[in-house]
Amino acid sequence: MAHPFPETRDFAGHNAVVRIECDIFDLIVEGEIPKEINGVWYRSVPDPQFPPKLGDDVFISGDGMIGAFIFEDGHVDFKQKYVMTERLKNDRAARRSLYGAYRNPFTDDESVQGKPRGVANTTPIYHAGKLFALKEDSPPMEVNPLTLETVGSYDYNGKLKSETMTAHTRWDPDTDELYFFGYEAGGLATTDVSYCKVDSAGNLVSEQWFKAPYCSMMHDFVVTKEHAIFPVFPTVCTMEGLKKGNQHWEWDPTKNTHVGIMPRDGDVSEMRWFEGPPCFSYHMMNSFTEDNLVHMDLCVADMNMFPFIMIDGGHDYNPRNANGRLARWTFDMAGDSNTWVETQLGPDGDMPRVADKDMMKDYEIGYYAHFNPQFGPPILSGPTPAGFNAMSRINVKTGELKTFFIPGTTLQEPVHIKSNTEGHEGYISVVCDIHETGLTDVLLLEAENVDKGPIATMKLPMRFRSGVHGNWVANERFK
Ligand code: V55
Ligand code: FE
Repeated sequence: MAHPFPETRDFAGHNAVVRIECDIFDLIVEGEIPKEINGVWYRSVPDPQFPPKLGDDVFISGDGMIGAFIFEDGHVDFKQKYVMTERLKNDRAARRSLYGAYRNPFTDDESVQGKPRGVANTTPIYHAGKLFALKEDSPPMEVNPLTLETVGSYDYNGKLKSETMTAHTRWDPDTDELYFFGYEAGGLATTDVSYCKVDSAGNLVSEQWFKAPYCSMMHDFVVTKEHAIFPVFPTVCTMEGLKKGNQHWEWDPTKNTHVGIMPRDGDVSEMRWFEGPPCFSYHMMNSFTEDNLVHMDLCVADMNMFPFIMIDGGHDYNPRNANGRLARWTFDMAGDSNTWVETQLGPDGDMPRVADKDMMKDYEIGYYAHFNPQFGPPILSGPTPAGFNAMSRINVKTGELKTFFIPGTTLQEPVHIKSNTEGHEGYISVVCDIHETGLTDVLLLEAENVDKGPIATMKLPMRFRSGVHGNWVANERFK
């Protein structure tokens, strides 16, 4: 039998494991789902199969589940399955967790030494006819987009040399090319970074490697129509730390933030490095090139917002000192300065999204989630002590903010769904955890009027664990 999980932060309350694979035909919906919404919203959730080998573990280490909301003519079906990674297969065969600390193979059972340990729990992406479940420490896992059955680990027909692929790829909707990178591309604690491009037919057409200034948690990057931008923030991994049995990351504010910028279809030897004070960003909202200027919009703070990364680095975890903000960093590619200019765009938040049509271009509208204590006390949900309790649409040109929240709930990452109606901003869908009942509603809102509340609510008969990222795939994209 599987024994109970510990009552620690990452497994208590709303973070308790769910472990349910399911298939629900025709969800119960209050209100009306517009019939023009046809496609699939895929989302990834960490949900560990077995209690942690070492007695405790971090939220982001859980086995990946992939969920799909299938929208068809006003109806929505839902299904969810585990990604059958080699790690999950090995654990199931042993009926216990064989793998130890977060991204530290030195803490694993003898029987799985040297074996893949990816959990495929971060982002589902669909490109060139294939669905992948991504985790930044591993190659992609291919999943059947209709059945969610796992196909297996994927390496672009033997071409991908990088040992890792970010969970934050950048898709150019105009060319249907996929850009991505992988850090620790050459192995554990290395400074090797790969930079890859896949054409619209799914061929890996370019893979170049460069060195980062130090081994950093490079969680996200951005691509504009002309540049690729690689931020390096001082959350570090060292081989000594791993050998001591530590979790992969430590906050190290003795190091600066570095940002490498190169022409997106150029050579890595053209990389130009900029440098500024230590800070951390998990996610960038968007980026674009305007003549000689490169603008990168990011959710940034003066510390890493994951408690274990601060504490393992020997620092207090005090989000009051975080100075979180949505900021624009502007780099002058024609000037001599080796740093950037920051402008604040909006309040603290994360999980930023823009409409596909706006990606990589000058744009007005973004959407993101916040924790705002004015809307209620912190409720545990996900890897930080306070789950998001509000969501906003921001006009980054004017600063106008339209905010939505429901007291007593937490909101997961919003997804943008386009409309086919000219001049219509599309829709936002978001998973809403209702803490009093322990159930889940999935809300559909008009993107332009998120503050007006949902136009339809899908009622789930179960609790969802906090998801990480998701993506909308309109039906016409399926090949
Ligand atoms: C994040 C999530 C991860 C991870 C590293 O949200 C960073 C940030 C779900 O896994 O491995
Ligand atoms: Fe992320």
